[in-house]
Amino acid sequence: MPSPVPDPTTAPHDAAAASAARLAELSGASRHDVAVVLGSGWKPAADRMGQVVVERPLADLGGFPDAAVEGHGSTFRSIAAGDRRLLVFMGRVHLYEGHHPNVVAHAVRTAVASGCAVVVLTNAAGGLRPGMAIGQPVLISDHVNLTGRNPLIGPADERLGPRFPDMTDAYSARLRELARSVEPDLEEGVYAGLLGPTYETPAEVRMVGTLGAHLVGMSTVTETIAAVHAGAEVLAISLVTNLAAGIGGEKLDHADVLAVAAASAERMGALVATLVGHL
Ligand code: 8IG
Repeated sequence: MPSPVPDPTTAPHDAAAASAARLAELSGASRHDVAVVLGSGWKPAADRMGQVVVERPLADLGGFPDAAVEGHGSTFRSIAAGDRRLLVFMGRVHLYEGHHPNVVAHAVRTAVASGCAVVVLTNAAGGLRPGMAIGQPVLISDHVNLTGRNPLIGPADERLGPRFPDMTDAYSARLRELARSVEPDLEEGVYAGLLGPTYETPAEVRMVGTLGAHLVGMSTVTETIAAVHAGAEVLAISLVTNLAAGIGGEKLDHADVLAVAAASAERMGALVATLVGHL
């Protein structure tokens, strides 16, 4: 048995280092170069990125919530793409499941501890800018963290990153430019990250619109903060699976959201696989 992984809640740096060591052992790769987190509707991307060297339960890396408790076990893949190794998370941990932000951030911290300098985050989101269409991918240009949580709370640990990190270019302008050089029609927008798991009321959607957001969701901001803090560049893309409450006039139903995500999956898979090939 491998040595136990410390609890990311209280020892986030040591937990990420220990999970990175397990990854190296399980994958046979001393380092990984690019990390990808696949949200709802994005999973087919993983089949197009290269040769899958290993796929294992996320739990094998340690520090992640117990799959038996979660009811669904996510996996990670180590993928060989040319001369690069990709670390692909086939799912993510959410704050609304009740986890500490350090647990939500554990995947990207493990990725950075493994050598990843670029973190690609994908999600499904509600769109609220007029003209946004269901099924449209949108590059995230910035965020408003309305979760009320932050993965940097707790004692300062310079091994993880600075106490007060700059977030001016959190969603790398360089990587957004690169994405548009591959896919010129990609729009970009500001993502408001909320705790969930309720969708917003129409009044809350008006609020986040007033605050400058174009997309709403329940993920990504925690991971972006942790990745930027750790020194990685972030590229993030939302798939608009619904118009935010009060925008489209329809009630929000998770089954509809999943159906849109499934219908767009092949296209999003091709998009993110192509983008990763150019990073
Ligand atoms: I998919 O409309 C998806 N996730 N908060 N609001 C929030 N999260 C979402 C939404 C939405 N759609």
